Amino acid sequence: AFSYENFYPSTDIYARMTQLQSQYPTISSVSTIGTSVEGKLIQMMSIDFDGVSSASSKPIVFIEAGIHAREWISPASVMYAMEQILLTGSANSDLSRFDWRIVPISNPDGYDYSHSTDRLWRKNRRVPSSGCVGVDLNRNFGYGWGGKGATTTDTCDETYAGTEAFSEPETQAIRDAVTAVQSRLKFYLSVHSYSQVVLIPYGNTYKLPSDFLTMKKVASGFSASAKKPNNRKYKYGATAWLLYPASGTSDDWAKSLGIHTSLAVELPPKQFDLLNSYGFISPASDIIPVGKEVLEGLKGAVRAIK
Ligand code: 0X9
Ligand code: ZN
Repeated sequence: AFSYENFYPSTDIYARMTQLQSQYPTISSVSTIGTSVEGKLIQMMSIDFDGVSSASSKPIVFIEAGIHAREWISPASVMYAMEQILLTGSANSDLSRFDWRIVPISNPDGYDYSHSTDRLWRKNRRVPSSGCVGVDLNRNFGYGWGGKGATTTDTCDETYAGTEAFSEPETQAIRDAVTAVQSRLKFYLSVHSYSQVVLIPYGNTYKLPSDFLTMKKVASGFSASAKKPNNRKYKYGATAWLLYPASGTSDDWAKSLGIHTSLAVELPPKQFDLLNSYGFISPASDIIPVGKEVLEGLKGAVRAIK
C-alpha cells in the first residue's frame, strides 16, 4: 500500500492520484497533459475549490515537481502537500482562495530510470542520433534558451539543453498545461532538491527584474512558513547570485509570461550540511517532514500574493 514512508515509481504515484481523485470527486480531477519520450503519461492533479464543473475565476497556483529524475523528495513531498490541500483546503482560506494545478512527476522516464537503473540520473531519456542519452528538461524551456549555465553542444553534459527550446515532449506538456490557464495563473513553483533555498528569477542573468522585491516577499513568505514545522531555514534570493546562473528553466519561462511570481525551491538538505550530507539521496524518513515544509511554505507564499 502507498505511504509517505517510502519512495515509489511513477505507476504507484499515479495510482495514488487516481485514488485521491475518487476520494475528493467534487473538487479534484486528474488529467493527462502529455506523454514522455518513452510513452509514459504525464499526469496533473487539478484542485478546484468551487467544484470541478464550475467556471472558476480563482487565481491559480501551478506546481511542477520531479523535472529532475534523482530528486525523489520533490514528487514525494509535493504528493504529501497535495493530499493535505485536498484534505484541509476547503476549510483553509489561504489554500481555498486559489485553484491548484499540480504535476508531481514532470519527467516520468528519468524518474523511473533512477529507480530501476541509475539512482543519480538527472535528465529525461531522449536518445539522440549520436551522443549521450538525455536532455536536461530544466534547460529546455523557451526563455533565454541556451544561455548561461546551459550547453547546446555536448549531449553528454548534465545541463544539455536539447536541440531547440521545447524540443522535448515533457517540456511541451508543462508549457501547454501552463498556457491553458495563463490568464488565471498567479504563482508558479518548480520543486527541486537540494540546497534548502528559494530562488527568485531570472536565472539566466545577474540583473534583477523590476518586480524583484514583489517576488522576494513571496519567497520570504515561503521561507518563514516553511521553517515552522521543523525549524529549518530556507535562504532566499536571486537565482544566479544564490545558486548559479541557469538558462531555459521552467521558472524563468513561467515568469516571462508576466505572472505575479515564479519561484524554484531547492528542498533540504543544505549544501555542506555535515549532519545531513545525503545530497540528492534523501532518506524516506524525510518525506513527511519536508512535505510539511512544502505545505506550510505554500501557505506562506500565497498569503503574500494579493
Ligand atoms: O540547475 C537546476 O536546474 C536547479 N538546481 S538542481 O540542483 N535541482 O538541478 C536550479 C534551477 C533554478 N532555477 C533557475 N535557475 N531559474
Ligand atoms: Zn533539480
